[in-house]
Parts: sequence; structure tokens; C-alpha cells
Amino acid sequence: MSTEVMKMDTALIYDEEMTKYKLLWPNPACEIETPERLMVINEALKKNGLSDRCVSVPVREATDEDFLLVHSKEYLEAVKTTANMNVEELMEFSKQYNDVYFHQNIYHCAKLSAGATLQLVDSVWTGKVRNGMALVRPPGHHSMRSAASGFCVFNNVAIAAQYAKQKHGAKRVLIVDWDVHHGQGVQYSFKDDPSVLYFSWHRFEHQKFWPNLKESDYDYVGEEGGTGFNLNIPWNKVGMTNSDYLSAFCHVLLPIAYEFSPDLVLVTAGFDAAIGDPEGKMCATPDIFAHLTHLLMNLAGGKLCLVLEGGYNLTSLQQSVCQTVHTLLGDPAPRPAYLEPPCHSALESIHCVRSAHKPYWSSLRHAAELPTSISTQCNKSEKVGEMLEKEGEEESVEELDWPEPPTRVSPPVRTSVVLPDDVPYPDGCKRFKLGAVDDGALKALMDKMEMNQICNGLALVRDVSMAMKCVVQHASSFPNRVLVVCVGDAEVQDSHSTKDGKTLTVHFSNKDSEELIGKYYLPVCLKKGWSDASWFTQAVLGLLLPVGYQYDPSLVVLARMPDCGLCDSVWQQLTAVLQGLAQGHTLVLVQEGEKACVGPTASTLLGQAAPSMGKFHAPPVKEVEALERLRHKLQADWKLLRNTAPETGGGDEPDEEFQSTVWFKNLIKNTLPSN
Ligand code: FKS
Ligand code: ZN
Repeated sequence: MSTEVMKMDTALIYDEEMTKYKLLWPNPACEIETPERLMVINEALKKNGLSDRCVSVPVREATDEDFLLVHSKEYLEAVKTTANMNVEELMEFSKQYNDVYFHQNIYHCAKLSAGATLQLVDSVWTGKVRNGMALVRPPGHHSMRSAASGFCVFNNVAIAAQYAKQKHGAKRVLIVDWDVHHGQGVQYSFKDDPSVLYFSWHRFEHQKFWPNLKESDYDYVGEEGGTGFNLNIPWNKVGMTNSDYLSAFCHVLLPIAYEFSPDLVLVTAGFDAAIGDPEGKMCATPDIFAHLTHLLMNLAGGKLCLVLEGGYNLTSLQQSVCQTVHTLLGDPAPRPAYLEPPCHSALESIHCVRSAHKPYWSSLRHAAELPTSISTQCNKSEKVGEMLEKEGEEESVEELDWPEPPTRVSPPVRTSVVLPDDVPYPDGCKRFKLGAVDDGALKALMDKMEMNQICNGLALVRDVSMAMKCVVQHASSFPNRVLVVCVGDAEVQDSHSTKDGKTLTVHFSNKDSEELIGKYYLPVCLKKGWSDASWFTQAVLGLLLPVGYQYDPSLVVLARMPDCGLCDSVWQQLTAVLQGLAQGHTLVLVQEGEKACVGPTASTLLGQAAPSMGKFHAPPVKEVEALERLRHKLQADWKLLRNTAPETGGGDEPDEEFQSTVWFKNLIKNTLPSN
């Protein structure tokens, strides 16, 4: 048990010098990549008081040695010569590559951009800060060993991953590429390297979208020793929403990432996958980045480095970066807006990548095979030619409008504890002053959370079943929904299974209680002997989290029964991911005898990263099958549970219920030619 409070600082790395290059000749393909991109981010971070809350780490220039970790000597020397070129020569030089422009000062900026990334890795790896973000130009993820591409000169994040391995001895590095473009440069760098897991989702449209590569599809999984360590989710339609992104995280990235168990996480953090972006044409709102960030913060003991890539709608860009930095700083994530069912096309892609990776990851062992309809439909190679021809007729999406994310106010108290007098309260927590640990204290604590005066709470109670009953009853007087997560054996279904949906109970227990399933009472298996990392990926990431996100509670009650069977790290991971819901309002109830978990629970509630869960064992077949049956039954009610596209009976039309209803998706559909 560790109650020691770790360093919680967030690094921000930025230098104005990186705004000092721009496109010098007319070129429609490159005009969106401007110095203003960095300027508006910097202004927004200052305006929202975020810069001041971060530790400012200076940039440095990357050295030749750093560049040579990924790039060829010839290419490096060629780029160096651009510093002395005139405009005509720069234009000529740029022409050898795809969608890039050079400038006399870009080599200097590229040194700072890669150097800033390495400074971030150093600060996070050595524990000076716990996480951070580098705001850089030029971006990096398209750049290859001997070629610039897509505004990128050197591959900042690929260099950083090699550097972390060589300089710091990192054993496993996870790269999450949430930019809307495929970072083919990163993919190529690590294609046969099992120590770097690369995940990317990207606008693909059956290879019709830039960079139009066959190897951006879901069936490219890596090569030789690195087979299985490259994860591509191609988006074949524009207009993807928050639900599509969350589904990709819950059903693809997170289970595999937890199984991989990285010791460092790097994010190629482009924000062109957000609403309003002219390149991405997607519909996810800026607040989704709070959740994506939160969901990565408990991997690698919290060692998380974000490096700016794309993002071309200046409003959406700055809002998204602010949401991200708030979360890095530990501010509770806002409740996600507009969660509708994931769309048919996204589910198809998710299904395809899960089945392509089934042989390599035991957390996907039960994933469904590709139905023949999809494998034929995705038989891309014949279609590509005809698709590419259509590229000329560019779609026009009218100016989209979306509400500005609400300001994020953290409650004055983060964690309040209600403990018997003889139990020392953990560092950093506030004792909830109300005398005895009784129902009155619990209710008062809940009221304070509801009023946003306290973020979360922990109570050590005499009888956890009774306490839960009381809490749930009190919650029924609230206007909003409460998610009750009960871990361990207890009689809960009679006491508070509500039909009106004001309470949703997810009950993890040893009992086979399939006959009790209702829309708002979900009995989920937690068998003796299966309560480890693989249980977490199946039961928590694949089931609880999607349901929780879709239910969108205003309070989460997490009750731990005596002998619940979870070890500290799994319990902490569970506690940590639940804090993405209900603006972090979690009330944890623990039985008196379980004192030992007070410290670890409190540290997680305070926002410390949960520890890694240790070795991943293949999940037991019988139990996973039971869980799969449950997920199947429930997915009619809880559509975020889907990880396959429903069969459409042969026709091309997605089934009725998957047509979205929310305004912006209709807007997109009506303004684009249907394909
Ligand atoms: C304009 C076509 C532009 C090139 C797109 C490059 C995207 C770059 C990026 C990065 F993160 F690297 F900046 N084609 N209609 O956003 O991926
Ligand atoms: Zn991009």
C-alpha cells in the first residue's frame, strides 16, 4: 500500500520560434498549415489559466544523433541545405515530396520541434513531471526515413520512441495516433518492432483519402517480429462522432494497450479528428479529448506525453487542446455530450480490426470472425481505381457550428473521506466532519458532491450492503441518474433495481444470475480465480465502461464487498476509469474490515495514476463466453456495447436503428453525396 503523494505536475513545452515559418507560394494543399495554429493554442491556454498551472519546460534543438535514430544521413543533410535556399530553390526542393513546403527557417523549427518532444520524454521519464504536452510545428507523423510528407519534416514521435528505448531503456512504448490522418511514417518506422505498439485511426474512405495507402487498412498488422503490433482503424465515412471514438477505445485500443502494458505512452496528438476540421470532416466534439486523455492516463503508471500534430479549424483546435490539458492537470472530465449509437460504418471497421488482430491478442480471442459480407465488401483492391477517380469531386461541408465546451470548474475539495476516528486519513484527503460514520454522513457527502463542492468521496462503513441501500435511496431524490457498481457477492437486486432508469446497477459477482438481467440491473461475472488484468479488459473496458458512458450518470457509487477478490491494482484501475463518468463524482463504499484498501483507493480518487496490473493471462473460455452472451443480450439496450456491425441482410443500407438522429450527423449526411 502506498499513500505517498506523487508529483502531479504537467509539463507544457512551447517556443514562439516555431511560429516563424510559413508557406511562401500559392499551394492549396498546404495553405491550411499556418503559424496561427500554434498562436491560437498558446493564447487559449493562457486565457484559461492553463499555461500558468503547467510547468514550462524549455525546448532544445534535436541533434544529428537524435535525427539519425529514425532518418537517413542523406536526407538529414539534404534538409540542412534548405536553410540557405531562396524561394525558388525551396519550391523546387519541396516538389520532390508530397504535400510539404520548405522555408529557410523550417530546419531550425524542425530541430526545436523534435527537441521539444525529447525534452518532454526526459521530463516525464525521469519523474520531474507526471505527464505533459509539446506544442510544436512542424508536425512529424508522416515523415519517413528519407522523405518529408504531409507538412512533416522529421518524425518527432518516432524519434522520441527510439530515444526512450535507447536512452532510458523503455521496454514497451505505446504510440496512440488520434490525428485524423494515418501516420504512415510512424507505422513504417516500427513495422517489425514488437517493442513499439502503434495505434492509428484515420479517415480512409476505402483508400480514397490522402495518403491513399493500401497499408493504412485494418489488415496491415505489422511484419515479422512486429506482427500484431500495428493497429489501424480506417474510417470509411466522414462524420464520425464521440460514440465512434469511444467505441474504438473501449473495444480496440484499450484492451490491447492494457495487455501490451507499456512503460511509456506517446500520443501523436492531432486535433483534425474534431468537429469543424476542414480536413477530417468528422463530428466528434472537443470535449471528447478530455475522455481520450483520461482513458490513457492510467497506462504506464501515468507516463503520458502528447505531441501536437494536425488540427486546422482554429476554434476546434484550441478548444480541443484546452480540454486535453485540463485533463492532464487532473481536472475531472466533463460529461460527454451527444452520445448516440456508434454508426454502422465505424462498427464495421472496429469489427474488421478486432478480427484481424484476434490471433495476436488474448483479449480479442473471443472476437467475432469477419462475416463474408464484410470481407467481400472490404475487398478493396478492385475498388480503389474507381474510388480514386472520384477524388476530383470534393465534398463541401457547410460551416458547422457546435456549442463551446462549458468551463471546467474543479470542486474546491477533491477527495473527502468518512472514516472511523481510529483510522488515519490518507494524505491529501479531507476528513468529512460529521462525527460518526452513519447514514447522515453519507447523505451529506452525496449532497455536497451533487452541489459540486466535493469531487469524490470514500467511506469506510460497518455494513456495505446497508450503506449502499441508504445511498441509493437518497440518490432517488436527486433529479439525475446514479450508476451503482457493486463488486463482490451481495443481495442487491431486490433492494434497488429500478425500472425507471434512475439507478443502473452493475453487479460483479461470483453468482450465475443470468435470469436476473434487466435493462437497469446487470449481473456481470467475477469468478474466483478470474479477477486479473484480463478480467478488467473484458468486464470493465468491454462492458461496464461502454454502458456507463451511454448511461451518463451524475453520480457513481462504487461498493466493495468483503472478500471481493480484486487485488489493489485491478481495483485501482476500476476506480480510475470510472472517474471519467459523472464529472468524476464517485462515492466509494468500503467495509470496515477492508481498511487496507483505503490508502490505494484514496490515492486513485486523488487522481494519481493507478499501477499497472501485472502479467496478462489468457481469460478463461467459459467465463468469457458467459460475458459475451451477456454483452450480446444487452447490446439491444446499450448500443455502445456493440463491437460488430449488425448484418444488413445483403443490402448496402445500414439498418434503420443505426441511422443517427442527432442534428449534426443529419446535417453532414444531407450535405454530402451519399456513397
Ligand atoms: C488538402 C490536402 C492536404 C495533406 C494533409 C497533411 C496532414 C498533416 C497532419 C499532420 F499532423 F501531420 F499535421 N493533404 N486538402 O495533419 O496529419
Ligand atoms: Zn492530420
